[in-house]
Amino acid sequence: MKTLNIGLVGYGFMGRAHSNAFRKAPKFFDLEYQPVLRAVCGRDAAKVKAFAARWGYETCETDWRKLVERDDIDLVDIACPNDMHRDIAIAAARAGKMITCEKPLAMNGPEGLKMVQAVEKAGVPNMVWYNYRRVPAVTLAKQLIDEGRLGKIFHYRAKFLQDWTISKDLPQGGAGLWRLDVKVAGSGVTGDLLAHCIDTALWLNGRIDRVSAMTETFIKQRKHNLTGKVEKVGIDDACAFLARFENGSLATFESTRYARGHKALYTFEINGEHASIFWDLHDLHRLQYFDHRDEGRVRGWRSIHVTDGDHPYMGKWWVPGLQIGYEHSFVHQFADFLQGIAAGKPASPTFRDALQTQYVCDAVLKSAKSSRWQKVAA
Ligand code: SOE
Repeated sequence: MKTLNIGLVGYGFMGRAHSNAFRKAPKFFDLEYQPVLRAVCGRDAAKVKAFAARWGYETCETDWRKLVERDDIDLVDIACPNDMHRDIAIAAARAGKMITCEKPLAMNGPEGLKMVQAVEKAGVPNMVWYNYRRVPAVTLAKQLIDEGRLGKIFHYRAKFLQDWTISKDLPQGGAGLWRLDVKVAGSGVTGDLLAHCIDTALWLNGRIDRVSAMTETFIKQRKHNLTGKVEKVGIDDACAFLARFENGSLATFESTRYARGHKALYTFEINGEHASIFWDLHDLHRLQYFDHRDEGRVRGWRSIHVTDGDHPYMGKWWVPGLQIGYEHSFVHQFADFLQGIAAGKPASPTFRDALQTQYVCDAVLKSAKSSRWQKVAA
């Protein structure tokens, strides 16, 4: 087995999700590469040391530049806030490292393009962690669509609803709350949550041609944790948009952090000429499927329990009927990445694939400002 030395930047929620994937992938998948947790990097020396001890990283850094320059690192994994993705990715590409980057790829399209150019110029394997593609039920949806079972697609409907920022007393900025600070996050629900919906949609249903959007910031000012001052809120708290896909289908997308009672309700429904599909993150191991070609007397929505050995990825886990969860989507994505580098084939979404999501986000935010339909850049 070849070793793959990993240098992780960031030790928050995603640092944990990725580290778990690095550890589990070789235990459950047959891989030519053995990931080695060589170094973790974070700004707070005590916290990074504690993270390294818990997850088994051999060494620590507090400056990502040092990590990127190290000869004993093959892969730089970016799991830190969005405003740092570009500089780390470009430096890592120049240093000839493979790169995996947490979503969204960048703060905006122009930044994302620079990152794409850097990895393509360096010729290094790269991937963005849009993990929901690798939930087995979502991968099954992709297979059914690609087999043509739905026929011509008419409608795509996606939502990502949360409720964790409703309190006006919640501050913005700093650890855990950087998603509320526009200078660090780039945008609010558009880049954080709708980006997931858009990535899945582009993968399942092809390119989005144009969008018409509205956004709202319900709480206009919040205390900033780093400055201690009350500052203007620059993120979108909620966003809804209409879209036209290149294949002629119509779409609605909605996301908010103000849907009381919903924690991470990501759902999508696709309606085709022959069949429809519905998926719900709160019930992630099920795929709802309706096929009009079934015999009329027994026709109805089927709730497919995606846990059988012939379902995507499931043959590698337990016995049929036993379900897996959120963290496994990261394990699958990393296993695919390692299989990709062994076979010389990129694992999706690459930086270039993820740039298209960034362009849709840019068009959405532009449309919300202009109150006009916007074409999505190609
Ligand atoms: C935000 O709460 C968040 O953690 C996103 O940043 C993730 O990408 C999403 O998968 C769950 O929600």
